Amino acid sequence: MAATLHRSVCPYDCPDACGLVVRVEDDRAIEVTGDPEHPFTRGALCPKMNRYQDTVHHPERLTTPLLRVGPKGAGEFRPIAWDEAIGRIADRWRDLAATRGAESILPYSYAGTMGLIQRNAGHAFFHRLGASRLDRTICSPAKSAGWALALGDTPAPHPDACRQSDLILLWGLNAAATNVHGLHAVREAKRNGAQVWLIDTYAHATAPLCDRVVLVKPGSDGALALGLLHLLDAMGLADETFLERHVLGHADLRARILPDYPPERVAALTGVPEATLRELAEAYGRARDPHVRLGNGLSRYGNGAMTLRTLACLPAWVGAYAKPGGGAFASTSTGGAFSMQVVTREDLLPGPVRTINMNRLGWALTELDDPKVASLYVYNANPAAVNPDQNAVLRGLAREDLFTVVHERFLTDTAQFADLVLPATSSLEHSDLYRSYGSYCVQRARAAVPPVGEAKSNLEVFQRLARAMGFTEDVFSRSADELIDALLAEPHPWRDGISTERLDRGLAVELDPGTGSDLRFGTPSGRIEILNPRDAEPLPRFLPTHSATDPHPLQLITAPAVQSLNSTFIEREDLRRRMGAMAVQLNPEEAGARGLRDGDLVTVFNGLGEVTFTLKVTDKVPPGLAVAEGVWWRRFAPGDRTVNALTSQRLTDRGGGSTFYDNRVDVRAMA
Ligand SMILES: Nc1nc2c(c(=O)[nH]1)N[C@H]1C(S)=C(S)[C@@H](COP(=O)(O)OP(=O)(O)OC[C@H]3O[C@@H](n4cnc5c(=O)[nH]c(N)nc54)[C@H](O)[C@@H]3O)O[C@H]1N2
Ligand SMILES: Nc1nc2c(c(=O)[nH]1)N[C@H]1C(S)=C(S)[C@@H](COP(=O)(O)OP(=O)(O)OC[C@H]3O[C@@H](n4cnc5c(=O)[nH]c(N)nc54)[C@H](O)[C@@H]3O)O[C@H]1N2
Ligand code: SF4
Ligand SMILES: [Mo]
Repeated sequence: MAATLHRSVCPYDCPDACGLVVRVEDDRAIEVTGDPEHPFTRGALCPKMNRYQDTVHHPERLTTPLLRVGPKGAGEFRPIAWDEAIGRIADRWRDLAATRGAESILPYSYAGTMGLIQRNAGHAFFHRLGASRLDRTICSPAKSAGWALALGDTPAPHPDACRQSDLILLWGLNAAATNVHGLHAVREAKRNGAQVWLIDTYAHATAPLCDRVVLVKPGSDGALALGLLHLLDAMGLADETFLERHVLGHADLRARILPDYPPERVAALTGVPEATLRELAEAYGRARDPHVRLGNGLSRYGNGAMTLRTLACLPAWVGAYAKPGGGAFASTSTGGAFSMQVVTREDLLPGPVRTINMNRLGWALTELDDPKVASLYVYNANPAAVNPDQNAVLRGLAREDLFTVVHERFLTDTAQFADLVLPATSSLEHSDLYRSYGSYCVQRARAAVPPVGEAKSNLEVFQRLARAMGFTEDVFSRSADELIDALLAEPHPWRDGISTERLDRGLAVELDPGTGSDLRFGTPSGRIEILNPRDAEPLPRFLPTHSATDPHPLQLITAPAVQSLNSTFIEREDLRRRMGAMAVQLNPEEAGARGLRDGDLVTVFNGLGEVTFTLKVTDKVPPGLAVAEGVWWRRFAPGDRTVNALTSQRLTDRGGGSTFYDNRVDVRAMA
């Protein structure tokens, strides 16, 4: 059969949301490349997605429903038919709803796919059922909450705006791993003479691209920002005209907060030498169009929201929000451009039901009562690997009395614990509508290949469950394409000019958030609210992290890896080989002090758990730090735990977010 070409979209939780061109032969994807016509992708993909066909047609794809036949967690299953699987789930849930209340059922999902339909396909069903609700807070709610305290809902600039900048600060962003295509514009600015500084905790894969690398103590960026504001004032580099016109509370910050952040103190708090603080303040204050690009990592601390709120003050101080290439880019809030109610149907809720913060799944499965969680339904997620406090999560999943269903593409660490496993389609096998959080692109995709084996999409499974439960609302019978049409039919000003014809042809279109020269900010006052009168803490100040008082000597940064995306792509042998062993990185000084050598098997430990890693000794990591990149599967780990056995369920100061980087540990030779 002749090959055909299909447009599609990368479904993963990545700000780039790349456009794909898929070559299909005999119902199989045989090549996946970047779409040269996609304005953000511009042709090339990242190393993870270059061979997406190897994920889609992987020999270990799940192809039939599976029923547990061995002890919990042993991974022993036998294939069963879909009708039997759906029947068993519906019977159990009807019984639980009648005897313990539907709140004893907990859905758990996150970002296996970012498509608006398949990602949200379970909401209407669980609302109608009256199950416990899940607060989806694992990624970056503290970043959004902190940012919004100062800037409200001001839209982000176009991601390419920084092309015109002469100074770009990549702040807590390993773009070479997590925002590969965001670097197009940064490289362009560099070619035009811009300086690029990295402000991070270690010199990762993006460091070689930067002119300067400033390493900060984890969780101290808020103090760094206040110290820079202090220095900008001392150097006479504040933009008083902009502050007077567009900012609320700069005088209060000056009078009440900034005197506490002289360079000597900030150097001690952040670990950044005074001379570097001055150089950075000078470079930032004198730049024509200074631009800050913010990652999410620095918000994953007990003080994360406050850190982001404090960082938002910097561009205000020098009037950068008014400069064409200046300002700051945190993320695009494109989700607001769609009336998701069409899909999620909150109106189907039977009344108030409890909400469980997903970061506290370990607690919810082991301690929460009244009612106890009796059934867990996991889709689009791998909590046994990605959730904090892995030991608590595994204890919960191991409960013999917990009825667990996992809808997955692979037999993940979570699926190993299921009573029933359901096979899921990959993005090439179903329709969806995608939006990006790193650009303003929107794109529609239709299935390019038939489902692998008996795999079904999230939407199809929830519709089958709805039928089995007797739910008859129309949302439970509309196809993905009908729901996409319904989403696009609801008007929104950002979509006014967009061409549905282009969307129908599978091409990316860009939303227009109306970020023009109008300097009205999306806050109640229309100004940047350095002083936010509605918050319990009206002014930014530096707050300590959760782990500040933990006596373990090393801060553990559980950073993203270049070759994987959370626990996705670990299925791929080629990528695992490129990643090498599951490693923890230490500075030579810290390794030497413990008598450890590169390549040793070591135990990293704290009050929550112990994890075996291969040691990598490198001066890219400063003393006082341990870095573990990537979220591995237990199957490929040297011990039986992975990195999240060392991270805690504590939440951020605002937004109920995860605190994946706010941990302290020590390292010893493996006994
Ligand atoms: N290759 C790859 N791509 C990914 C992912 C992945 O795992 N791998 N994950 C995807 C997901 S889910 C998301 S949310 C996005 C973004 O994923 P994020 O995990 O938010 O990654 P980054 O935004 O690059 O930010 C991580 C960086 O923050 C730094 N950092 C940590 N603490 C601090 C601090 O206190 N101060 C400073 N200055 N820096 C700090 C870390 O050292 C690291 O370099 O990327 C997505 N893309
Ligand atoms: N240590 C540490 N832990 C972290 C992070 C970190 O930086 N460090 N990052 C955190 C962040 S930012 C995030 S966002 C979370 C992400 O956590 P998750 O959203 O759980 O992400 P993944 O690990 O990618 O797991 C997604 C799963 O969904 C499955 N899947 C894909 N498509 C579909 C589909 O269409 N249907 C169904 N049913 N399943 C599908 C995939 O096979 C995969 O196993 O992890 C967090 N965990
Ligand atoms: S850069 Fe991100 S969106 Fe693009 S192909 Fe890679 S994972 Fe997908
Ligand atoms: Mo994330």
